[in-house]
Amino acid sequence: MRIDRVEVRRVTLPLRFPFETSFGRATTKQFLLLSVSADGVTGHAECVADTDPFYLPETNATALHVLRDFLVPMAFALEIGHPCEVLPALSRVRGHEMAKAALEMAVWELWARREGIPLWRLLGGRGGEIEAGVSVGLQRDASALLEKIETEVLAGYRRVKIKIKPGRDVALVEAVRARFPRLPLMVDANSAYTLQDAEHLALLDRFSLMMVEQPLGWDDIVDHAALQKRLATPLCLDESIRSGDDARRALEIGACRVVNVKAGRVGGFAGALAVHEACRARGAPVWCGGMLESGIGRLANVHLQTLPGFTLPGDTAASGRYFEEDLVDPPVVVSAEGRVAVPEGPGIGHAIVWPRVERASDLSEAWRRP
Ligand code: OSB
Ligand code: MG
Repeated sequence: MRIDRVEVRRVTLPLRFPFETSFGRATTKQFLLLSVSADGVTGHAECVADTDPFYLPETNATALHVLRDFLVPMAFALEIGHPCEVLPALSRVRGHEMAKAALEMAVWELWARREGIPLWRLLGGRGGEIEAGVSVGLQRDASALLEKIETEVLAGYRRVKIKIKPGRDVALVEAVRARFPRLPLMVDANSAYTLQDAEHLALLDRFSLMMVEQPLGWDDIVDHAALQKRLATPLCLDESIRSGDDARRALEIGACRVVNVKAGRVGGFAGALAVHEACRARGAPVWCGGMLESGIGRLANVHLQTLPGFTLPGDTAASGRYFEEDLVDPPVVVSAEGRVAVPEGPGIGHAIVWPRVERASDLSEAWRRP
C-alpha cells in the first residue's frame, strides 16, 4: 500500500471543567487530527501533543512542523506491507514520538477499515469490554476532592487516580483513604518531586495505593530505581517511557513495577505493542493512560487495552466526562459497572461527526504523494 494523501486539522474543544496537574491547568483541549488516505480509504488518529511543552517536549506546533517537513514526505516514499512497518521506517527522525504516533496510528486505522475489521482485531486484542478508571485533577481543597471522587465512584469507575504535587499530597491521600477505605486508588505526580523527597514520598506507603505514577524527572529512570528501593508501593512510569526499549531498561533496573502505556507517547501502536511485550516478558502489569483525548483518540485507547497484558483499568473515562459534545457518534460511555464496550465496527468503530470536527477546526493542511 502507498499513502496517497495526508490531511491534518487543528481542533479545539472546550473542556467541561479545568483539568489541573502539577504541570499546569487546561481549560480546553487542542490537538491535531491526522487523516491518511490510500486507495480511496481514509484512516484517522489524534495526536496527543498539547499547545505547551509542559508534559513532554512536543507541542502541536512542533508536531505539525515535523509532520509536514519530515514524517509525511518519508511516509509517502513507503511501500507499506503492514502498519507495524511505519514506526521503524520513521526512525531517522529522532524523538517526536507524538508526531510519529499520529501518522502511524492513522495508518493502522486505515488498514483496519480497508480490511473491514475493528482495530482491536488488527492489534491482536479481543472484543467485549474494558474496565475504566478515572483521573481526577488537583482540586481546590480536600473537601472538593472528596466530592469529586464520590461523583466518579457513583458513575461506576473501577479505579481512581488523583493528581498530587508537593504540598498537596500525603494529607489529601489520607483524607481520601479515610473516606474510601477500599477504593482501588493511585496517585500521579507528573514529575513534581526529586529524589530528595524520598522520605516524604515513603509516607504514602501507609495508604495501600496501587502505585505512585511518575514522581521524579520526566526523562529519568535511575533516580526512580533508587526511589523504588525505598518504597513498598510500586512505582509506575509514564513520561519516562517513550519506547519498548525504555520499558525494558526501566524494568531491568527496577525503576518501576508497572507501566502506563499511551500509544501517542511511544511512537504509535507499534511502540505500544513493544512496551506491552517488554512488560509481559517481565511479568509487569501495563495499563492504558489517557491524554484527555476526544472520542477518536479515546476509542483508539479502548482497542489497545484489549491486549492481554493490560490487566489494570486504564484512564479511559466517558466522552461526557470531558466534553459536552464529542466528535464521535455514539460517544464513549461507561456503564454503571465501570466498563466500556469494545466496538465491533471497522477501524475505531464509531462514526466521526465531521460537521462537528469542521466547526472545531481553525487550521487545516493537506499533502498529496508527489
Ligand atoms: O499524566 O496521565 C497523565 C492528562 C494529560 C496529560 C497527562 C496525564 C493526563 C491524565 C488524564 O492523567 C487522563 C485522561 O485522559 O483521563
Ligand atoms: Mg501520568
